[in-house]
Amino acid sequence: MTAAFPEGFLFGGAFAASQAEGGYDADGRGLSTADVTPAKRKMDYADLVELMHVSEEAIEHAKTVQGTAGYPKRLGADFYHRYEEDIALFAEMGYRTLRLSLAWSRIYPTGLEAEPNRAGLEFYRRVFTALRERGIEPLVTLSHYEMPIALVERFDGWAGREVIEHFERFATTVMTEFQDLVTYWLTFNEINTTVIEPFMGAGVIDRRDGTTVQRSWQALHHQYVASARVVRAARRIRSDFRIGCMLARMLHYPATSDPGDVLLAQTDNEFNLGFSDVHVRGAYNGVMLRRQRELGVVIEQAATDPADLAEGTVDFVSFSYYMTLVSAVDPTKYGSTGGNLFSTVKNPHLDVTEWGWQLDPTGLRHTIRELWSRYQVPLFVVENGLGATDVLESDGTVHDPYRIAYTREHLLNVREAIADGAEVLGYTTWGAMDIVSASTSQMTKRYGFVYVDFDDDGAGTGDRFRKDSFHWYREVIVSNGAAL
Ligand code: BGP
Repeated sequence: MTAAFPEGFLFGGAFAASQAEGGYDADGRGLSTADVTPAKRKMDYADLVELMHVSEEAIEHAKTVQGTAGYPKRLGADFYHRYEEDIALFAEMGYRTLRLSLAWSRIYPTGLEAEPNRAGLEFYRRVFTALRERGIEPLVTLSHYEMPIALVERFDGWAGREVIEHFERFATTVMTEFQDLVTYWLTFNEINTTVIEPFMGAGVIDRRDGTTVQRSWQALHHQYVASARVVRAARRIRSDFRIGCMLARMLHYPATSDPGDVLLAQTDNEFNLGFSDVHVRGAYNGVMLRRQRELGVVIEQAATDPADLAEGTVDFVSFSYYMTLVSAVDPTKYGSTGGNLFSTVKNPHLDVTEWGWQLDPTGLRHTIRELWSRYQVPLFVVENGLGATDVLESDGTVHDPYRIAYTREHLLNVREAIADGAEVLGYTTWGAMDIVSASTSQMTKRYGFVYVDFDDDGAGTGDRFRKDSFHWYREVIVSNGAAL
């Protein structure tokens, strides 16, 4: 019998408010970390750390700039003004779920207010209602690469323990407000990004003064405590809420069968899985604690933190999967290539995207089986997609056979992993439509099944166009995966 997706499998798409919404100053929204992130351009990933760096001076300058020019995430794909059209397109594809995030500063402009911004709440109520009316299940990420800039300036971002209570107030407000419309919640997007790109992940500015590693790991700990407390708050609001964590899974292969390479790959995998361990098992694993010691990191904890972490574990594990990496004791023996927020040793068996990301659909089956074996809780693939420079033809079509091939190969591996026994709740492609890239702030690094007519400078009509992948994905969903 051929493998099949379970009935009701949650096929859909995903995006982040910080990359899609725009409306950065509409209806009382406050300035966020995404709004002060300047435009970058496609680059060799060796430059990435430098090009993603947001200095205090850059933030001060950004605060003086009105409008979106130079700050692509202030415009995004203008979902804020076009959400009805977009949701109609998602419904036309047959989406069963849409993963989206909330802009914290749209609800609490500085993060400090005692009362929420009603206009912000009303916007999301309109969005969730429009989704529900079309039978689309919202999957809502509470924190996806943004936070009010005021909390960065006041508390050093998540490095300040005070942010925990402000985040709890935000999360409790929205989970209470939307308990009639939203069942599925995620706490922090790709929680491991906080120690890779601390400003994007946690509002921790790299001051280039030797303190960033300590501050980013402390920020991560505060996010874990906040996540655990929010999970428990969620259960008090609605006992049937389903709340998950979200990991950027980075599957590492050994460069050779040399035991040193194999051990290093195991260490790299244990370290990466350590970030979801805290959410699922309620404690840091030994490899992560050892890495903290090696980095000279000393986490300041409250006496209640270990119990908070142990009691605030999640119902399901969601993750992003784009590529795989290679672990080599001596990386100089091999070439390197780009990856999501870093570069890695080149795998000679894998092709790469235009941005150097190694293409590995088989690794997704491996990842799902491994996560299922480790945690035995339901899984959700909430990001998987191909960034490419798509071309809008004069007749309004976009031919993206490469995206169809990418998505098909990865979905076939999800289906096989399910046949291997894993429970997978759904699959949301990154992105539902073209949006601004998180790392490079490019619109022209296109992921969507819907083309959005903006360029890297925000010029264009913003009109939407159905790509070939739009029509293909619709057939996949309508057939519950049989049409793959
Ligand atoms: C993940 C993020 C997403 C998205 C994706 C693609 O790390 O969770 O927000 O951005 O990567 O990466 P990029 O947008 O940098 O091409």
